[in-house]
Amino acid sequence: ISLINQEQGSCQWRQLRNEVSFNDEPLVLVDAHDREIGFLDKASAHQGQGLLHRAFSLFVFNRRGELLLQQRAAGKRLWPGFWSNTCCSHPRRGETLDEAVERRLNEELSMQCKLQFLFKFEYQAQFDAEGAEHELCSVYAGRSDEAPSLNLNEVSALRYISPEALDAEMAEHPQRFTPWFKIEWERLRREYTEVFAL
Ligand code: DMA
Ligand code: MN
Repeated sequence: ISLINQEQGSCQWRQLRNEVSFNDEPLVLVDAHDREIGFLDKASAHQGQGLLHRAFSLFVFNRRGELLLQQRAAGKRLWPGFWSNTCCSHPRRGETLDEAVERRLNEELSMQCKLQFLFKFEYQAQFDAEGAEHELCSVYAGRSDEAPSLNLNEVSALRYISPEALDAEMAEHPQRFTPWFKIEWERLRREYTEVFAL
């Protein structure tokens, strides 16, 4: 692990490089009711139009009510360089969602945060001719003032943004953001107002 300190305005993010993504990770294929129907390596599960698999999406806010956004690393197969919610990934075969959520937040951002399950939804989004997301995605939210680090293999930048500023930027520049994040954000804003109460 190499550690570098970088100045970003007044914020200092600790950076590291850890290999934590693998094409042969065994993901969990599910039906629309979240019943497990099999297992498939990550690369194949995202091939073509994608096969429905279990996933999660995390929203971590600080005490000021700002959301921690991540910009996906340039080397990601799907949506590289796009801005997205705090952290996303998949449980692997034999792993619960809770275990996967805790693992991934630590692998990508070196954070620990108590998270609350909000909702689960299915979506399909095509990235290019060869790859897509097709997920049954569980969405969680939490609050932490712990300083994140960036795992540069996964995340190329981080920033905090207020909900109002994000609403405006998403409306003006929708192409900057991942498709699942836009769906989830809209639902959070509409149905989960308690998440935004300080
Ligand atoms: C996959 O995220 C999960 C969602 C909700 C899109 P990802 O592409 O960041 O997964 P990983 O970090 O495991 O490659
Ligand atoms: Mn996926």
